[in-house]
Amino acid sequence: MSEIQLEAQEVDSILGLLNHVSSDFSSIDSPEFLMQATPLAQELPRRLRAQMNDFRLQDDGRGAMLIRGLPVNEQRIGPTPARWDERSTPSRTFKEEVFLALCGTLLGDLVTWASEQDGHIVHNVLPIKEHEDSQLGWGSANEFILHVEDAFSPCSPDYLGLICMRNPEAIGTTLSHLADLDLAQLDLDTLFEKNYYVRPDDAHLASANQLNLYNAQRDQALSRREEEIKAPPKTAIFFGDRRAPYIRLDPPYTDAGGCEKSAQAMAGLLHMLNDKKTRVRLQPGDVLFIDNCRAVHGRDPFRARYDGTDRWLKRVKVTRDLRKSREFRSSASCRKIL
Ligand SMILES: O=C(O)CCC(=O)C(=O)O
Ligand SMILES: [Fe+2]
Repeated sequence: MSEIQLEAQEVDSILGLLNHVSSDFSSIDSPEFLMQATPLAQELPRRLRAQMNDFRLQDDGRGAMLIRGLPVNEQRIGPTPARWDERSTPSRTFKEEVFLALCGTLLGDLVTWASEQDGHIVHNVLPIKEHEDSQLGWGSANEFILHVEDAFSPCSPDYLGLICMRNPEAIGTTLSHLADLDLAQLDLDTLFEKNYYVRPDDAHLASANQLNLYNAQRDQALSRREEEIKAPPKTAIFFGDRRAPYIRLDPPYTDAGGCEKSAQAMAGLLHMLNDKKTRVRLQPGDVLFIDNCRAVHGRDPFRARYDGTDRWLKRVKVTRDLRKSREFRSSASCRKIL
């Protein structure tokens, strides 16, 4: 993993930028902000931009990038919400959201799904009682199994970005990087073939969405996910270069369609990924970008209290190529994938 510790004068300059952006814009979802994000990101300190650029272009040997040193004002951000859709307007965490969004924009363009968290660009990752046992960002009681984000789709993001609001028990985000695997021990031929069904995960189901507000795009996207669950296309788990493969895998939602050989190849890979698992314990203000093609991620289990003091992260998804999803977005500038 790459890491950068921001220096005092870099923090000052970032806080100046965040102040100015938060007086000019009121939401990351606003088309005006999304249009300006690229030039604004160029106002981040050069050392940070250079390191993010290295992370983007040298996609081997890193897997994740940690940015440390942004201060978070505990009073200002307020308690951890009880639900993902509990949002203050203007957002109390807007400055942190802007920092996450601008850093993400150094890697590509922000993108989101109409079928997840009501199509917002910045998601809440926090424990929710009714999802306590789930394999969702809102679970807590069980280990969140190592996975690729949105593995079901060719439009899956290239990067996942997290910023920590609070994490009092230093619960680990888990990571496993493909550069750490002994590829010679894997059945590469089978993993590179279209032998697998990867279905949309539960975050894209109606049960994870807030259905009391009318949202035509969300409802259309949820129907598409239902179709994809019923009839998923066959895909390969590995693609790209055999010596440094890219990965598409979300174990609870992936099956080998009854083929024993394919199931065994996947089991061998899962075993190795778990064997090489590392963890990063995010502190308030830490930003973590995960390479969603070269690494898998998850989370250690923890006991949630649901009293406003629980672990709380914000999340964005980044694509290197918006055109890849153009046919599923309503306009060239819209970031919501149906
Ligand atoms: O909670 C974490 O550290 C990671 C959660 C996760 O996998 C996600 O938000 O996609
Ligand atoms: Fe995830």
